[in-house]
Amino acid sequence: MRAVAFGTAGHIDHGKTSLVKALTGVDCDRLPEEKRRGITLVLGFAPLADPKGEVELSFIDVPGHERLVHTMIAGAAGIDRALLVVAADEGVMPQTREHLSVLEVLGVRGGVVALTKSDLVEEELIEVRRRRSAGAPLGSLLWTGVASLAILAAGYVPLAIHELQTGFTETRAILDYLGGGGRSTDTGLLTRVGLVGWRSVTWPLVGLVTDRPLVSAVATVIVAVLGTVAVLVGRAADRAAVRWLLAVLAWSVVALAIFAPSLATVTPGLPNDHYHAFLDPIVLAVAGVGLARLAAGIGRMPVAGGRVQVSDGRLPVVASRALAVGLTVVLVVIGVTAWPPLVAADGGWRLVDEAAARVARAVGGETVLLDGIPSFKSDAALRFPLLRDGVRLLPEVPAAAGAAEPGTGDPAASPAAPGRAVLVCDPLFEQAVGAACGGPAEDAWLAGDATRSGLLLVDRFEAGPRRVISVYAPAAP
Ligand SMILES: Nc1nc2c(ncn2[C@@H]2O[C@H](COP(=O)(O)OP(=O)(O)OP(=O)(O)O)[C@@H](O)[C@H]2O)c(=O)[nH]1
Ligand SMILES: [Mg+2]
Repeated sequence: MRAVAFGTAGHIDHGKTSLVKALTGVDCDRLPEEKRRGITLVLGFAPLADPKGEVELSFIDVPGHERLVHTMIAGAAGIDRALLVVAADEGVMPQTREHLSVLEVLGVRGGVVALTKSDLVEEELIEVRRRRSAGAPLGSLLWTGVASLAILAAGYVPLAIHELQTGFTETRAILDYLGGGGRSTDTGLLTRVGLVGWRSVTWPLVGLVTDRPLVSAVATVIVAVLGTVAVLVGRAADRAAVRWLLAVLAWSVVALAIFAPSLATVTPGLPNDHYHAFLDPIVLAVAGVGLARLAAGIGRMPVAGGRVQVSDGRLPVVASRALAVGLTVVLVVIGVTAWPPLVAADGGWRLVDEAAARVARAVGGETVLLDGIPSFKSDAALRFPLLRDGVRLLPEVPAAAGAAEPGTGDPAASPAAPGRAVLVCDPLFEQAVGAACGGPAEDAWLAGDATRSGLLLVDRFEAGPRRVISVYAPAAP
């Protein structure tokens, strides 16, 4: 009877001992320490009886741990053939190569390569087969679609809470906008699709494209690369989900370009429409899947045409992981630098609230004329906190009547003469009267109307950058 000794070889945990056990029924990991750690530490021996009695097969099981290569060499010294074990989910790893070199040096010329753990990549294979068989793809695609929609729906929870709490303000604004036919634009549909698409992709990462066009372009390229990786590489279920998401994104961009033409126009310095903001979770989800695929190492992705392929080098894995980390860092830096400041540049609510409290103290319980560039920005910003503090204000002068000229809140024309007057002076006001805030502009305002001649300054302070508030009271009779 011929005797043939097979020696296992292969990277740690690739399933050498499990395979020998499956073939012979013998568990070569006998030591308690081997059981506890789940790895082979010493050589194992397992005979396999040939039913025909022609060949006497035996297996020598070796450890795969890199520090135990000397044990592997000792085991391989007496073998006739190699049983090279490669796990399908990991592919060729350092000890796979090392053990092969040892076998070569020892002159072992023949053997068997066993691909183990194929069940771990079966999901992809099943998916590929499903796609090839008629009928089945619909069900799998539907499930993927339902799962994708559920994930997306989670992204809209904050918006839903906002809408429920505010009586659906955003929804109503959109309906009003659509009801009014949208604001027309001269830009052609194709250009609009491009611009709306660009705005939609970069908005969650960079903010408004016109604020930082170059950074927006970088972010767009990164998202495009990640989207491509997400569509082309990786698990079939992921790829189906990403295609769904991209279809929703593309359809929404076209719909927005048609029904919300104003999105193609950005007016710097003025508030802009962001009807595309509901697409943010989709953009982030697609980029996230792309990053995940890169981080998993596209170099060892096993699926190609339904056959398992094993990458033979570590470099692609390392390189794609490095790329994933690099792109994540760039996106995080772009995103973080695009965050708006916690407090607006003009001091925000906190400052205007403090100013209102100070004005309220200065005017006492008197009725107040609040003036500035009428119905525009600065005085409007102070109007709300003053009303909130219980200060009685004379009615606002309609914008159309007073837009051309400052100081049109004429006390004489008002239903009741003001006990006090408050003037908000800002750059726009300076421009209108042609004098500087903090004295000259306010004096011009006083001199501009005879009814103000009796007013005396009782308080003046700076309420934020380039905003001076003056409080006047009538001179004592
Ligand atoms: N899912 C799956 N797990 C497997 C397969 N083969 C082995 N395993 C598991 O992989 C782990 C490692 O298996 P081992 O047989 O101990 O691997 P080894 O190559 O002998 O490991 P070392 O001797 O330490 O180098 C165990 O938890 C096994 O249950 C397989 O085909 N599929
Ligand atoms: Mg083992």
